[in-house]
Amino acid sequence: MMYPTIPSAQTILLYCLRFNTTDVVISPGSRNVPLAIGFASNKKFNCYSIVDERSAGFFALGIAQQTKTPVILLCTSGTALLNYSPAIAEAYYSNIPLIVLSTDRPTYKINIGDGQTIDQNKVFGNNILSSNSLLQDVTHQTQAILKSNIQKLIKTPLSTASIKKQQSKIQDFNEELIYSSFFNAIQSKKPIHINIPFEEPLYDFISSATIKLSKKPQRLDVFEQKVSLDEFIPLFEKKSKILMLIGCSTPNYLSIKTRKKLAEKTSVVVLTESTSNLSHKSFFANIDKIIAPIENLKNKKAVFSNLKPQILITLGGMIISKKIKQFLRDYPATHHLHIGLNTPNDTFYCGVEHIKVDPNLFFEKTLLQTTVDLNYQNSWLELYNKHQLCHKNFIKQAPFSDLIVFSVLSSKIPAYYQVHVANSSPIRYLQLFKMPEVNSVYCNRGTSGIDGSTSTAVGASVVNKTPTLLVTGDLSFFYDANGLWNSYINSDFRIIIINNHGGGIFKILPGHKENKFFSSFIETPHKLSAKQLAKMYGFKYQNKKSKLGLKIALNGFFKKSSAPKILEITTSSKLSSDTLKNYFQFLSRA
Ligand SMILES: Cc1ncc(C[n+]2csc(CCOP(=O)(O)OP(=O)(O)O)c2C)c(N)n1
Repeated sequence: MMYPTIPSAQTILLYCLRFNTTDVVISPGSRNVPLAIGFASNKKFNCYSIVDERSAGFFALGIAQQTKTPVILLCTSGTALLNYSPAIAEAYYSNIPLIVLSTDRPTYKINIGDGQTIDQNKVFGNNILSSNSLLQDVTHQTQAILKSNIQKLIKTPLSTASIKKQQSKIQDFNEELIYSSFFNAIQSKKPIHINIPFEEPLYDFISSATIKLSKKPQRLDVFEQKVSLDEFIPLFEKKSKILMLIGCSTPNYLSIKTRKKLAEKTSVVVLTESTSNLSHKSFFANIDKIIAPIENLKNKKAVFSNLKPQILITLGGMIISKKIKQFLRDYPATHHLHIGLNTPNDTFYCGVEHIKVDPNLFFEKTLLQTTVDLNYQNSWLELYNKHQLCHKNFIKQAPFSDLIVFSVLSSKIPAYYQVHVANSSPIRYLQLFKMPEVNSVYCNRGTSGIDGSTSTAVGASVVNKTPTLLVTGDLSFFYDANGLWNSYINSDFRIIIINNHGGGIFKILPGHKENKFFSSFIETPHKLSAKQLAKMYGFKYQNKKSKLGLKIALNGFFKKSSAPKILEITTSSKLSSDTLKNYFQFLSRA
């Protein structure tokens, strides 16, 4: 292993090893050489090289989403760092730990006309857990510091002993900062940033570490809050309509035993989304299919009032369905409890109480102890069954459109694939179909951006044993085309692009109205195809334009191959939006 001679660089490397933070995504530069070579020369680190920092950020996010441990992002000085912003914001709102290490020029070289410098402090604003700079080592290149020393990095009187003393204080400060930042990232599952100033030369290394770290990681107890759970029993005993809504989660967040017991309680209705990754045959998986048709009914008030919960329990991260948000804002529960570590959101404006305990423990000690069991499930089940029949009838006769693409896809994705879905209409269409239980589904819903879906999926694929499929719209795909500029893509990686030649989502969002500006500035139609990109990046490529063509293509699409594959499906944006509107009208006639 090569250890940089610069003390702060060496200290960072040693803490990464101490915290077992070993996945490192490095973008090229010069200022980051001490760390880049330090990481790359040690076999304990898994280093990935990605040129585009925006893509690197999402790639790291994809890895951390799967491993649930922080991934290091390392870049040079200047605008390189700013390109991490979208991924950092996504990680912050999705509870994914990332550790950004930006390297920088010394403070006396900033804003004096030196190249590739910006103010790197706090560049992510409030979209990050913490952002701090290490102090510059004064024992490294002391003479270079003294040439400027406007900021008094070195204090007088000058003597070897005094510089050593100053360096010792700097080392203590830096260790404290590194330690607490890493600790917080791991515990809070959020991104953090450490900016590190280095003076040149940057290429000096030694073969063994000279620094002895002062701090040892403590055991991390993720569920810190000690709550008395007994007090919730009387609440659940009194209220008979309990609605549970599960946002983005990882598989097994709720154990099979807890799911089974919750499903048996008829006073509890569990609504899941594609990204909940927690299923049970008695949970309701397609929220919009139940809610949307009611919106068109004359007696919608009566129907919604009957479905209104008394207690709302949320778990996991963001909720995708706009329709359930609207329903729960219009018909709010008296109590909203959010269970688990994810940030609690007052999405339904009725106040939210955060209970920071393991949800399995919470249910076992509270709700599952109660005896009240009135049949709230039935009201939902009746509606679900009615709409399900209509759904099947509509799909049978609907024209080839985005809806039909998802109906075919949902039944053809092999069970052994993990599925990444891009924003925005792909994830919304998928919500209307039941996926096989075994497929885990991910989508960047922290900030719902279209800027990193491909890179995230590629990142997740490199650490996940199961093969990965990305389902994306055309704008999302072309936006993150650099996601394919990546030498870690496995041959079993698959991409399905639904190319409706623009932002089809805007035609199906509530309130949409056509006018002369809509097309050019909102839908942004184009004539691009992925064919040339596929060729450039070594993907096999097919294009399909019909239901039959799609079905035939899917029969061979997931089979083993020597190269990854892209399947581009061309649909009509107008026909797709009309079909979806007709679909919801049709369901409401049930
Ligand atoms: C970085 C970013 N810019 C803009 C948006 C707003 N936006 C949301 S969906 C969307 C269009 C997505 O189009 P496409 O990927 O083709 O999927 P479609 O909805 O057409 O199926 C845009 C521009 C966003 N979410 N993120």
